[in-house]
Amino acid sequence: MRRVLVTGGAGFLGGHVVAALAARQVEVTVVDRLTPASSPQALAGLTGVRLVVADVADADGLCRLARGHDAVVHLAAESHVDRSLADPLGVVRTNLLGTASVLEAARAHDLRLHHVSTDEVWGDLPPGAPPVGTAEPGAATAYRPSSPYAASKAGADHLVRAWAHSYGVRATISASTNCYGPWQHVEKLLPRTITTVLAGGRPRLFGDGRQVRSWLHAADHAAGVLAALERGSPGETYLLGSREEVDNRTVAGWVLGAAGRDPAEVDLVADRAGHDRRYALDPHASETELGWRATRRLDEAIPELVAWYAEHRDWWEPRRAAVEAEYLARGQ
Ligand code: TDX
Repeated sequence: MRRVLVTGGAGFLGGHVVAALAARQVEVTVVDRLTPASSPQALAGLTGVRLVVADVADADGLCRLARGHDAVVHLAAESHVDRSLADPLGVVRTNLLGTASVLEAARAHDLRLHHVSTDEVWGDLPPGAPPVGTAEPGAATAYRPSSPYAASKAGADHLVRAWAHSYGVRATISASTNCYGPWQHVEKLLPRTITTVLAGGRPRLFGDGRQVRSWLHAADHAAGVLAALERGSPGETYLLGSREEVDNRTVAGWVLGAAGRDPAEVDLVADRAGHDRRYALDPHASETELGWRATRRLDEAIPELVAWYAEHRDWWEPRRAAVEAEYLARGQ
C-alpha cells in the first residue's frame, strides 16, 4: 500500500493512525473538516502527509480526492456521546452520510476500505456478562446502541456491510474499546479529568461514577487498524481491546494519585441520559488472526499522560474553557 486516504485524520485516533502510516513511508492524504475536537498539530513534522480541509459527507468532493489512492481508512465521525445527545442531527449527518459517501468513493475507485467503529454499538453489557466476542464473533452479536451517537455508528457499520455485500467493496471493520493518549480532546473522561486536576479542581463523575469502561492506548489502536488493513480478511470485523476493565472512580483516583492528590477527591454530578454501565470487548480473535496485541496498560500510562497534558497547556486551555461551560450548563 503506497497511498492511503485517512478521513478524520486530524482527529485524536486519526492522528495516531496517520503517524503509524507515515512511519512506514506510506503517503497519506488526510481529509478532515477541522472541528473544535480536531488536533491537526499532531500531524506537524510527519513526512508524506497532506491535509485537505473538506467535509467527508460531500460525496462528489470526496470521490474526486480519492482517485489515485490504494486504500481508505475511515475515522471521520462525531464521536462524543454527550454532544450527540445535545445535537443528534449533526451526528447522524456526519456518521451516516459521511460513511455512505466514503463507501461510494471506495466503490468508484475500487479502494480497499477499513472502517473504524466502536464497542458502543453493542450497548450496555450487564456486570459479570462475558465481553462481546467471547462466546461468538462480534459481528454475530446483536447491536443494541443506546445513544444517538452509538446508533449512528451501528448504522454506519450496516452501511459498510451492505456495500460489501451488494457492490463487493473490500472492507474490514474494527471496533475498539475506549481509547486514551496524547491529543485526545478535553470533552472525554481522561483528558477532562487530567486537565481539571492540573487546573486544581476536582474531577466530576456522572451518576455514581461506577460505570465500567475498558481502555486501549491510541498507539495500540492504530497498530490494530493497520494490522486489519494489511492482514485482515475483507468482510471481517475485528475487536480491539486490552482486557483492562476499570470503573470511572478508579480512573479518576489514578489521575489524582499521579498528581499527588487524594484519590477520593471527586464530585459526583448529574448523570448522562441513558448512561451505559459497562462496555467490554474480547480481542482474542483479533490477536490470533492479525498477530496484534495491546502493549500498554492504563494504570502504568497515566503518569506519562498527565505529564503530556501538563506540557501542552497552550493547546487544551482555550478548548477546556468552552467545553467546561457546556458541561456546567448541564449541571455536569
Ligand atoms: O466528565 C466526565 N465524567 C464522567 O463520569 C466525562 C467526560 C465522562 N464521564 C463518564 C461517562 C462514561 O461512563 O466516563 C465514561 C467515559 O466517558 P467518555 O469519555 O465520554 O466515553 P464513552 O461515553 O465511554 O464513549 C467513548 O468510548 C467509545 C468514546 O467517547 C466514544 O467515541 C467511543 O466510541
